[in-house]
Amino acid sequence: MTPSEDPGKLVVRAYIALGSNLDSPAGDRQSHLDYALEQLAALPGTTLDERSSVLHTDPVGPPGQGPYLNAVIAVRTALGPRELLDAMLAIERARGRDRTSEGRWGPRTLDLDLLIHGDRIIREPGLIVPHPRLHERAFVLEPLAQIAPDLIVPGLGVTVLALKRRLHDAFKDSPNDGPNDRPNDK
Ligand code: A4P
Ligand code: MG
Repeated sequence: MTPSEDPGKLVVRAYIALGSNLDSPAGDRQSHLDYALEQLAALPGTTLDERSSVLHTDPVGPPGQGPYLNAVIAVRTALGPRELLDAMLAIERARGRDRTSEGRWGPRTLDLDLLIHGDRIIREPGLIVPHPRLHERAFVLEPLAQIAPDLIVPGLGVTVLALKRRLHDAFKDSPNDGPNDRPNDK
């Protein structure tokens, strides 16, 4: 029986961030995002609900890496958070992601972050939900606000739109110190 056929399984809305700033033999950045979207929508007990546009963003992290494509999707899923994360990590690996050769926030073919899973608040080894840096990343808040501006982030108690405005306000008076991950016009 698949999770979608199991009447005992709770179906929740989950939000997943997609990012890529590295081409690979498997394809270019856009093809990595397309692949992830297709694979996520095909997971058992899971359907794609909404997707943001794909944003071009400047990289946050060590210098010398290329710009990112970022997007956020909403799915309805009967998978639990750990099952969903494991599936996401497998999709990253299938696209050539190799954490053993990566520096922190270094370039990557495909990064999938579980932003929110229903109303769950989880702090376990290898799994933190909502994602711990969600509120400080314009490359996440911008696309998330496109599809869920009024969503109240579990544990934070404020809407996505409020978080986005807060982040913007925190930096608007100091443009030289601002986050360099603002969506650009490329
Ligand atoms: N892990 C724990 N909780 C989660 C979760 N909720 N979602 C664990 C996903 N993974 C989670 O992940 C390391 C481990 O975190 C995983 O093995 C998983 O078990 P990672 O993907 O190697 O870490 P990361 O992506 O380098 O860092 P993290 O913490 O996801 O931070 P960010 O903020 O996503 O940084 N610049 C632009 N413009 N766009 C980007 O998308 N992304 C990053 C990554 C840096 N700069 C960027 C972008
Ligand atoms: Mg990540």
